[in-house]
Amino acid sequence: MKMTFRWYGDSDPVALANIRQIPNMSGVVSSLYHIPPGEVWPVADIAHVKDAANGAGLEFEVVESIPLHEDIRTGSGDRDRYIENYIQSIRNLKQASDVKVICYNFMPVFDWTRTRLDHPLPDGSNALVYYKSQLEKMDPLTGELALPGWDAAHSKAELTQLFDTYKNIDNEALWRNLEYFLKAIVPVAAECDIKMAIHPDDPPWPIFGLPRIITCEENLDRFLKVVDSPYNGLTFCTGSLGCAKSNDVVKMIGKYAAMGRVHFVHARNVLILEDGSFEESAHYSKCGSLDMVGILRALKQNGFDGYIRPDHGRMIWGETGKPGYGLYDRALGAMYLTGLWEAVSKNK
Ligand code: DNO
Repeated sequence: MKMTFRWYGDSDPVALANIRQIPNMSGVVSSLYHIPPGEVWPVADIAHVKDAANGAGLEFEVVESIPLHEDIRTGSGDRDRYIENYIQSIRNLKQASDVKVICYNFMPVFDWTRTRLDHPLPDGSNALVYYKSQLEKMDPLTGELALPGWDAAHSKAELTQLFDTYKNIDNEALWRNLEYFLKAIVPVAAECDIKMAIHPDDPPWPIFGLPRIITCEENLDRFLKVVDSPYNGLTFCTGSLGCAKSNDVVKMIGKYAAMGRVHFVHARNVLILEDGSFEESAHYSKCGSLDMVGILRALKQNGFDGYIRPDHGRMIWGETGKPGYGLYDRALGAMYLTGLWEAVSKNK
C-alpha cells in the first residue's frame, strides 16, 4: 500500500515540504486544475507537476482527476472529440510522468455534494455536512450555489440546458454512455499501463433529480463487468459509499480488492444521522459510523497493494483553506491509517 496526499498544485496553501514530513508519505495525488474539462493535458504541464513533486521528494503516480466533459456523460454534442482528447491526455501522462492510476467520476453535472462546508462540531473544529433538510431548500438552477467539487464554469443558462438534457437520460441511458466511454478508453489505458479508477457517486443517491449509478454493490459489480479488465477499476471511497447504511463497505472493499480491482482508496469516516443525513467526522472509527479497522483489515487480507489517501479532514487548530483539504486533520488521518495498516500487517 502506498500512502498519498491530495495536493492542488502550486496554488495549494498546503506546501509539498509539509506533506513530505508526514511519516510514511510516498507521494501526491494531483491534477491540472487550470485545464478545462474536455481539453488535452499538455505534456509540459504534466511534467511541471511531476518535477514539483519529485523535487520535494514525493512521487506523482495518481491523477485525481482528468475531469470528463459533460458531453461524454450525456452522450451528445462533441463526445467523440472529447473522448479523443481524453485518450491523448492518457498518452501524454504516459510520456511525461510516472502516473499509474487515473481517478475520475461519472456523476452528472455535480461532483460531491454537501449542504454546509464549515459546520461547527462540539470540539470547536468544523466539517462538511450533508443535511437532507438543507438540500431540499437548495436550488441548483440559480447558478449561485458553489461547492468545492462543482464545475464553477457552468453558467446559469448552461445549467438550465444541462438539466433539460438530463430529463431524457435515465439510469439505463447513463449506463450506455458510460459503456461507450469505457470501451474507448480502457484499451488505451491498458496499452499505457495506467489504471482507470472510477470514483463512486457522493452521496450515492440521485441529487436534484439527476441520475446516479455508481452507488452500491450491485452497480459496482455491473460496472466492473462492462469492461472486465484490471484497467477498469475503482477508487473505493469509504465515505461516499459508506454514507448509505445499505452499503457494507468492509465487505465490499474486501471483495473488490480480492478481485484486483481497487486501485486507489479514499479513506474517511462519516457520522450517519437518524434521517440519513451525515457529517464528515475525524478518521478515527469512534468518531463516525464506519469501521476503519475493518476496512484496513479487509484491504490487507485481500492483498491490496494500490494507493490510499486520507480523504477530507475537518478544519482544526484554526486552519483555513480549501474545505476538506487542510493539512492538519488530513495529516492526523494519514498517521491513523498508517498505524492501522501497521497493526493489521503484523502476524501476531
Ligand atoms: C472529493 C473528491 C472528488 C473526486 C472526484 C473524482 O473530495 O473525492 O471530488 O476527486 O469525484 O473525479
